[in-house]
Amino acid sequence: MAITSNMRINSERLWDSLMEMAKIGPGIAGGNNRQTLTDEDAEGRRLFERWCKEAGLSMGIDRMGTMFARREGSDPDALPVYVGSHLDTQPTGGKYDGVLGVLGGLEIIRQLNDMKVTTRHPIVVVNFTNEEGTRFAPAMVASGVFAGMHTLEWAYDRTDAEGKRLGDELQRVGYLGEEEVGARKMHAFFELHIEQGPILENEGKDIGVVTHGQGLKWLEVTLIGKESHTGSTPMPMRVNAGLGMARMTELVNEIALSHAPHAVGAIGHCDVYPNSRNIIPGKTVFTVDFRHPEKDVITDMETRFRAGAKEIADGIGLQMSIEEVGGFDPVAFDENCVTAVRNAAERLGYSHRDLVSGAGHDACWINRVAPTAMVMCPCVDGLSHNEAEEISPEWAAAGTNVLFHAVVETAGIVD
Ligand code: HGY
Ligand code: MN
Ligand code: MN
Repeated sequence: MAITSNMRINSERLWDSLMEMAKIGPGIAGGNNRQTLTDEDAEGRRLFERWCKEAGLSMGIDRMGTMFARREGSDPDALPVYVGSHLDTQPTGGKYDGVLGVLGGLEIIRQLNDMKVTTRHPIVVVNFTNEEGTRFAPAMVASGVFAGMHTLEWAYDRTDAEGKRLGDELQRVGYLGEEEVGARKMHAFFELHIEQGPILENEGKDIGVVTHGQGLKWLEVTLIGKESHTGSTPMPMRVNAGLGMARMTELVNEIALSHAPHAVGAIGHCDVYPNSRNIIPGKTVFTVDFRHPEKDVITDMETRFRAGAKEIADGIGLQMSIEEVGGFDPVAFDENCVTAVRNAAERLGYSHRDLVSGAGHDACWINRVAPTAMVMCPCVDGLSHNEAEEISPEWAAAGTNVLFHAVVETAGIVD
């Protein structure tokens, strides 16, 4: 039996599930704050687990807490087709970043159950732990361990702003599974995600066929100056770590603009110590985020930043240390999987265009160990990592229908 263009998911059921999940870990402005391994994340995981059980799936959890919900195929020895993303959010996150990919995967299962269709390969829906990297740096840490990029012990030792360890928090919320991380072998992996940028909406396209993902580099900078009174310390005597951070913020911006139009750079995280109105900052800690589709450009941006930052620090008399706290090379997704996505969009009659992902995703790491591709749908004003993140039910349905066709075509329909 071949998949036909009238095979579609149940878009109302998908939207209801998205809205139900959005009630867990509500933000303060309509979005979500369901940071990884918090009680809110655990509550969202339990809801996902309950839905998977209702859909007849068997749940496996690995030692990084990643959740794998399996629907059997006709050939138990065939490697499964995996589909999923992440349920954790930014502190001021939206309702769809990551969540659409996990619940879109679950909707595929629900629709196959309704149609009483059996696939040859099993299908597994995945929720990766800590994709966002905001509570525990770096981003995509569980998929990174799965792909062999980090050791389990290194990941367990990541600490949050309160000094809590990732490994201890996994234990505390009850999601320290027993499966060896990365032991599962995949026939293919597909991830549906909102674009988190303006291209698809501006061009009136329903679907992004993601051919590549841009690379990323996170540098954590620590500047040590001298705390002193903001009123009585003469300007020439100051060693202001806050001034150093401000000048380096400008440097990051200049370097990124020098590689226009594709390079991006910003400082999104910064801590100022002691953070008192009338004390000159004696210490600042902040993270530089550089990204570009070409590895050489990322290397150039990092090199120029390190040189320029040293000049700034020396000029003010600051001690400086720089630690790489995250990064991955630009990614070219698997051509066969990308073709399955493009064919699905065409079969379903959706407008589409090839796209390079601006954001990082679990798929970027999984692509190193299995044939992988991504499907993207537009988001309003290209806005994400903001509680006002919004998509339309039609966009959610279009992305999930394309995911449905790509996954089922790859898994093969038996009857
Ligand atoms: O940082 C990223 O690109 C992703 O949202 N974690
Ligand atoms: Mn995401
Ligand atoms: Mn995100």
